[in-house]
Amino acid sequence: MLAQPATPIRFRRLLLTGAAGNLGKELRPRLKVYCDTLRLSHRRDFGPAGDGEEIVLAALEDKAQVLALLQDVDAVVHMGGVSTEQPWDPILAGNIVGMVNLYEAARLHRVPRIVFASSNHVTGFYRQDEVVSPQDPVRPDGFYGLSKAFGENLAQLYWDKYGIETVSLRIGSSFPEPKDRRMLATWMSFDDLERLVVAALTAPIVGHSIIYGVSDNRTTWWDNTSARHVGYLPQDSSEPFRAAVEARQPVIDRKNPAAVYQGGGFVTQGPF
Ligand code: 15L
Repeated sequence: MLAQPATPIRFRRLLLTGAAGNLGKELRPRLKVYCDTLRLSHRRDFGPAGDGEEIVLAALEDKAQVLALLQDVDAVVHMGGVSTEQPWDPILAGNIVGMVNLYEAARLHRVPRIVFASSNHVTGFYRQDEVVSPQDPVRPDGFYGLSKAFGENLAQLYWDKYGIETVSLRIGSSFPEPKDRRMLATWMSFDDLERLVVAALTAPIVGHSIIYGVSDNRTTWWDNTSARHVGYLPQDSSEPFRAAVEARQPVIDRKNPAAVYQGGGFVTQGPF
């Protein structure tokens, strides 16, 4: 099921990076309705373009390829780059060099807005008994979270210095359903993901805004009050899945850092 409004705002050409990734694959059919042409990108071949689509392959660390990628686009939904905790080298290439290449290309082509898939792992070392807002200091839980914090700072710089708007989405756990107790707090349905991305693309004024990407779950660790101007209204909740999740995972091991910190298993990964 897609969560489309009756009268969608249309872009001429929208770029979706990371189009063959987990969330990119979900967004691909959902974003089509909002644009005349959906430009899809990934570093490796992922098959042919469909109606209303075009494919431009690019490695984010390749400056020339990224410059060509952003030509003639009205807005970018940036889902590309490394999306898990990994050794530094791939993170440096995809999430640091790649982000600089993307924002430089946006500046040169005068692309006015980017929706950036940041991550909850920017604040993964807050505890699960704390409620965090985008104004709180970052506490990354690894190289990956650190690289996303860099991406948010880069977005802020390009807003302050060059007027390129960004909504940084600190995405929680966007999967078909919550897989464990942690995800009862961090889960975001695919329909809510679509609502969030579309709100971020279409809100009239965003400057650089940071918002947590999460459904309307009963338990939450994130306060999005300061991002209400984005107009994201989640409509799903992890609650219908609670009984099954708790039955599968009846005991919480409070000595395990993955059960104490918001970043879950990410806080114990590495060194590599
Ligand atoms: C992320 O940032 C990852 O991309 C995703 O695979 C999940 O692990 C998610 O965070 C999470 O925190 O559950």
